[in-house]
Amino acid sequence: MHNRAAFLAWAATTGLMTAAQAACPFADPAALLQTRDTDATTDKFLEQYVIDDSSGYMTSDVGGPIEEQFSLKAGVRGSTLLEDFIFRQKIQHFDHERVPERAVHARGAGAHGTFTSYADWSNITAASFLNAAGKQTPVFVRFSTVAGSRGSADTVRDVHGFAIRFYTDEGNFDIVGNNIPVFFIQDAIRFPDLIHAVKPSPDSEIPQAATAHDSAWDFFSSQPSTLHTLFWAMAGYGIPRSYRHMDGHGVHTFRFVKDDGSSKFVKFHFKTLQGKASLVWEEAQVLSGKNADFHRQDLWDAIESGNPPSWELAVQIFDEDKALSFGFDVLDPTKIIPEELVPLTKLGVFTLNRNPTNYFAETEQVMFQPGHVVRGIDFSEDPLLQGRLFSYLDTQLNRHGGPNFEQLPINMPRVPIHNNNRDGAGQGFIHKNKYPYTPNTLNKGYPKQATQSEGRGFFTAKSRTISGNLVRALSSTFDDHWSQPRLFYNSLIPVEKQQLINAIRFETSLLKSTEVKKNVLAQLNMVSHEIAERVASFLGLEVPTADPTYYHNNVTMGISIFNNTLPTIKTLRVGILTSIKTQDALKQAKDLKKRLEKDGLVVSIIAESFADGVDVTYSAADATVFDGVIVVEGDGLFDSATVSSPLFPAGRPGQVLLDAYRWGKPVGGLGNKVEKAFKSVGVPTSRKGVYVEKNSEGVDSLVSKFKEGLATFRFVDRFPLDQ
Ligand code: HDE
Repeated sequence: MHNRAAFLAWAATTGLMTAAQAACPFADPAALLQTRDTDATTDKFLEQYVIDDSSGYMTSDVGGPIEEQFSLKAGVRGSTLLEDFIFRQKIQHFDHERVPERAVHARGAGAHGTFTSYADWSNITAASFLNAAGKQTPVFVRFSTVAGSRGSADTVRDVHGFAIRFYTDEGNFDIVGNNIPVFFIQDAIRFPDLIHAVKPSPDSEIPQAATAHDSAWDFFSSQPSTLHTLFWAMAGYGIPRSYRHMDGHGVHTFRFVKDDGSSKFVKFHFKTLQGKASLVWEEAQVLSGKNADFHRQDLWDAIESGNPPSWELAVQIFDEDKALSFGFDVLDPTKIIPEELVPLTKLGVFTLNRNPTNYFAETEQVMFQPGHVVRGIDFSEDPLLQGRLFSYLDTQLNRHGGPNFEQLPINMPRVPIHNNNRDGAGQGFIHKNKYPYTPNTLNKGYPKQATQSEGRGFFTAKSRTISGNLVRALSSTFDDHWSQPRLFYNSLIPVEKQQLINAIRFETSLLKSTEVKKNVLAQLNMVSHEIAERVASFLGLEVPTADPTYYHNNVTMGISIFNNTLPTIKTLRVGILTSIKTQDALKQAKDLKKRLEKDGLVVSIIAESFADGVDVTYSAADATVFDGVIVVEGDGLFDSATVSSPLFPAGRPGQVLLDAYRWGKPVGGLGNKVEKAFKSVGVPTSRKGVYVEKNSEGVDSLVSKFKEGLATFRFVDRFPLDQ
C-alpha cells in the first residue's frame, strides 16, 4: 500500500496529477487510515476508487483517447478488420462482464452504514469494535433471497439472507446470517442436496425461486431437520414487507473471547427498529408481477429519502457448560434458544444510510465469509458452521477466478495488509519486500508476527479442546426435529397459524407425487395432529393417527409478527384515491397528502389521468404498493358507467380499495358519498381499520385514526379462518 504513496509522489513530478491531487490525504491509503472514515454518508476509502466521468475524453482501457464509435473496416461497406484493437477490447470486455452469480442468495440488495457500540464490552469480548461507548465502525449489509436467480422477483416466499460486514479497526468481521434464526440441515455435507432439491427442476428449469414443487417437499419430508426452518418460512417470515422490516440472526452459536482468553457462547441477532412486518401471500404473488424490485426499491428509497433504517445488535450470551442444559444441543443450528432461557443483551446499533454507487462493484462483488472473524470472536463446533468455513472461501475463488478478491475495494479491510501472500490473477498490490517468507532475517523479520500480548494477535478460545474417535455421524443430541417447530406453531396467533397452514396447503397442492404428500403429512403429524388434519382434509388424503411423542403446549416470546404494532410509521406508503373531475376533491386530496407527509409517510395521489398534483393514474396503481388507502370523494369514482377515458379502466379504483381491505390494510374515506362507494365494492365501514368521515371537518380525526391504523399495519380479523 505504501508503494501507492511513492507512485503518487512520482505522479506529481510528471504532471500526470497535480501536486494538490497527489497531496490529497485520500489518495494515500496510509493517510486514510489515520483519518478513518466512520461517517457512512461518505466513504473516503471507497471514494478513491470512484471513476468520475463528468469530464475527460473517452479512452481505451489502456488510456489512449479514442475516436468514432465505428469499427475499423476495409472500406465503408467492407469487412471489419482483426486489427481493430479498439473494437476488440470493447467487445471483449463486454463479453466478460458477468461473474458467476451466487449459487444461492443470487438475488439481493446492499447498503452502507455505520455501527455504533453502546458501551465498552471488553467484559465479554476482546473485539475492538465493541470496546468503547460511541465507537463507530463502517458496515456494509446485503439482504437477499436464497433460491431465485439474480433477476428473480423480490417477494417470492423464501428464507432471506442478512449478511453484514463490520470494517473494524482490527480487520473485517462478517456475520453471514438469515432473517430466520434456524436452518434446514445440521451437517454441511447435506447443503448441496438441500439446494438441488429446492432449485428448479434440472430438465425444465421450473419453477423459479419457489419451493412449491415435488423435489423440495420430497427433501423436506425425508429430512425432518428441515421442519423448523420450513415452518418459519411458511409463516410471515418467508414474505417480509421489506428488508427493513425483518430481523437478522447469526443462526450458529459462536464464541466471545476476552483478552484473558476466557470465552462464552454467543448467538447474534439484529433487531429491526422499524418493527417486524409481513405481506400476505396473495399480495406477495401480485407484487412479484407488478414490481419484481419491490424490496430493493424500498431499501433504496428509504435511504435516498433520508429515512435510514436501523437495527440493534443483540446477543444471547451463556456459559459453555450450558451447551446441553436447555433440552437440546446449542451446536444444533435447527434450534433457537428461547429468550426466556437466555435474554438478549443489546450491544449497539447500526444504521444504513448510503446506497451503493455501483451495484456490481459493491453489492455483486462483496464476498462475505463466516470465516471473516476478528480477535474476540471464535467459532463453535456446530457442524454446519464448520462446513461453511470451507464453502464461502471456495465459492469466492470460483466467483472471482483467483485468490485476490479481498483486494476489491468493497472487500478490502480498512487496515493495512502485511503478509507473504503473493501474485495470483488480478494482483493489485505492488509488494516491495524481496523476502516474502517467514522466518527471515533479510527483511529484519518483517512482516512481524503478532502475539496475544503484542500486536493484539488473533487467538482461539482457551476452552476449546477437541478429542474423539473419527466418526461419520451426528450426535444423538441433534435428534429431536419436532419439539421446536411445535413451539414455533404454538407461539403464533390463530390467524398466523392459518397463514402457515394455507402456505403448506398452497405448496403441497402443487405436488404431483402422492407419496411425497403422504410423507409430508406423516412429518406434520409428528409436530401436531391438528396441522396434519387441516392439511390432509385439503389434499383429500387420510390423516395419520396422532403420535403425541413430541406434542407439548409450550410457547415462547418474539415469534408473532402480526400481533405487534410498528414502532414507527415513517416511510410507509399511502395511496389517496380521488378524481380530477371535481376540483374540490383534488384540493382535499392535496391537503390530506400534506398532513400525512408531516409524519414521514410517502403519499401518492391517484386519479384517472395526470393533472397538477396527481402522482399516479388508476391504470398504474395497485394496492400492493400502499400500506393504506384513503378515498377522497370525487363524483363517479366508483361508478364505471360514467367512465369513458381509456386511462381510467372501469372498476380499477374499486379494485385498489377492495384489495387494500382484503389484505388487511387500513382504509379511509372522506366525503358524503364515500360510504356508498365503499358499499358498492363490498368494503364494510363498520369493521376495524375502516375509517370514514362524511365532511371535511372530520379530516383531523381521520388522519389520527388512520395513522394508528398504519401502526397496527394489518387488521387480521379480515383474514378468514377455517370454520
Ligand atoms: Fe450460505 N452460502 N451456506 N448460509 N449464505 C452462500 O456464498 C453455504 C447457510 C448465507 O449476501 C454462498 O458468497 C453452505 C446458513 C447468506 O453475499 C455459498 C451452507 C446461513 C449468503 C454458501 C450454507 C447462510 C450465503 C453462495 C451449509 C445463515 C449470501 C455465494 C453449510 C446463517 C451472502 C456466496 C451475500 C451465500 C454456502 C448455509 C446464509 C455457496 C455450504 C446456515 C446470507 O458459499
